Amino acid sequence: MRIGITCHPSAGGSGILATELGIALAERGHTVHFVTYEPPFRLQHFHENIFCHYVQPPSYPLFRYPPMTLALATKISEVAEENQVSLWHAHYAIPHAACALLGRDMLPEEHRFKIITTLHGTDITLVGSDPSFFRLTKYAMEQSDAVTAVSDWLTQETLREFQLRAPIRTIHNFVNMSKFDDYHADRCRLAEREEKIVMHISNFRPVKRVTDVVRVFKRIAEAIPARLIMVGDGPERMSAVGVAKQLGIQDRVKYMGNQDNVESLMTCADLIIQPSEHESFGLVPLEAMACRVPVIGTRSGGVVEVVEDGVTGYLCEVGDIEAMARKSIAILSDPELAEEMGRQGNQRALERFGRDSIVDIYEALYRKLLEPGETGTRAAAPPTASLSGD
Ligand code: GMT
Repeated sequence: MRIGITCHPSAGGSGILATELGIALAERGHTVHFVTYEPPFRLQHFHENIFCHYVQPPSYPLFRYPPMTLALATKISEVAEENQVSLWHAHYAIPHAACALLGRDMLPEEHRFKIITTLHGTDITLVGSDPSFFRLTKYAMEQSDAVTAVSDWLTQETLREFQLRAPIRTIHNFVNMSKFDDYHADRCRLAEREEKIVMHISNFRPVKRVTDVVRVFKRIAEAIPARLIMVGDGPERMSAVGVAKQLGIQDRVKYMGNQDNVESLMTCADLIIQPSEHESFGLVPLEAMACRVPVIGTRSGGVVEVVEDGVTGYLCEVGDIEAMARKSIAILSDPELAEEMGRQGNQRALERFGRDSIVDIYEALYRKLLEPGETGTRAAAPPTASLSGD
């Protein structure tokens, strides 16, 4: 198949998933065209069958805001026609699904491709439900040939929020186990031998509640020798720095910024803490599980479909610092419990979220859409069909 993909190329779960999917499809012999404004951040090496096309919106004094999305739609149209792309996979509804629709409409009938839109979370919960984007997001979903969401929670939330008549299919995110399970960590560069490594990884947006991480860590550090490793960057980083200073633990915290090979850091961790306000899936908890690292998460959104409470880590209520600290200390002070949770997490990641089985599901959906006479699967399946075997 000849497949086009648009995604947010900067650090973030939707871009990571889109890139990993593109790589997996290319390895299966499909031709994949990425259209983005910069190289997707996990696409670091040359891959046979993957082509990248970059969009540069024109700057002109009249344009106060250079119209990136129009340039993106134009590029999608050009790339599709030139390379006979038959299917476009838009990751994150805004603006990518809307751009794919516009890109398709510009083409003559014989070059028009099918569109799959994958919802990742904040495109629905924050961006899409903002009044300024609501109607466009709904339209983009209704006009796509298939819409998928990365958790059952997000599927339900989208159907409820947008009152959609056509179905959405849950296809859970996946993890490339070979990348995360095989890595052997060199812990000594991050902490002293006797110190436990507590880690948080995110884009430091308000929804991630990074100051909760610092507050939880303060309580951990009072009980156990430990160091906090903060990976990623974003608007809330300075708040985390400020709270760590206020609490007098600034010398226990390291800020690593955005990192390319997150697996090499993650495998050093004894515990990952992700106290998000809401999270449609939780790719970081899944990658942590693949690395055999127990997870402290929140009972919010789709995380409950990823982390098994009491088995692969613990889930606490959003903002419950005391409970998160208590559970963290329980794991960090009991090596057998930590090891068993890591083992269970690894097994769950492999069995439920392994790359091959999830990519099979996407591939089957693509093939179905391309069957002659297929006008889109959205009228065919029940509204909440889960395709990931749950
Ligand atoms: O976490 C973010 O804010 C980034 C965002 C994205 O679109 O890049 O992540 C969302 O998509 C990920 C991949 O499907 C999910 O694992 C995250 O849970 C989801 N983030 C939120 O729902 C806040």
